[in-house]
Amino acid sequence: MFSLPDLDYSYDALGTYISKNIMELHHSKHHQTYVDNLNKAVDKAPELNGKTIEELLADLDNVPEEVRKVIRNHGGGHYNHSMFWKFMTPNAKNEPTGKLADDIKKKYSNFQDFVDNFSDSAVKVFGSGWAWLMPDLSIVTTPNQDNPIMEKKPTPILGLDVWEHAYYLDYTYKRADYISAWWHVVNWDEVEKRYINT
Ligand code: MN3
Repeated sequence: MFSLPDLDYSYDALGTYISKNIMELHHSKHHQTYVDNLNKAVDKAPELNGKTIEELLADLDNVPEEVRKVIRNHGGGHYNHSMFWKFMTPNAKNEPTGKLADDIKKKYSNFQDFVDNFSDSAVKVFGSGWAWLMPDLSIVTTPNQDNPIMEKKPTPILGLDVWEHAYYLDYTYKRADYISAWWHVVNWDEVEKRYINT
């Protein structure tokens, strides 16, 4: 059985950048729904019992066809959001440090250039989806609740949810404003840890 992970901070911790209202609905309703529907799908396919969420998503071809779409969408939703909560913190530093900072500056001309590139990719996701930073510091996007691991790519080290449910209550249609605010709460310590370990 998969379960909803606790947040490392309170619903109101991200202040004006992402409101308590959004955080509470996003975590306790949206993410919970992904978990519930994932569990129902796994119940229908007992051969999947005991597999981790990464194992399921990285090998969707071997998930029985009758539950494959639900596991892709809701398992992807569970996996992506479980990471997304970790990618944010109320105690954010403004920029990465150490090897990650150095390597971002090698790949992009400076940190702001990286931020602009990532933001641009996230703004341009058509409809619902995610923008990701990969371990090679490339930026990719996926539709819906897809994740690069479904395409046999590595686990991303940072990701941004650009579904309307992630920002509409605070920013209405202004996705770019949400993205600008989100940079203030990015948990660079977490991203650095994932970068060093991949
Ligand atoms: Mn979401």
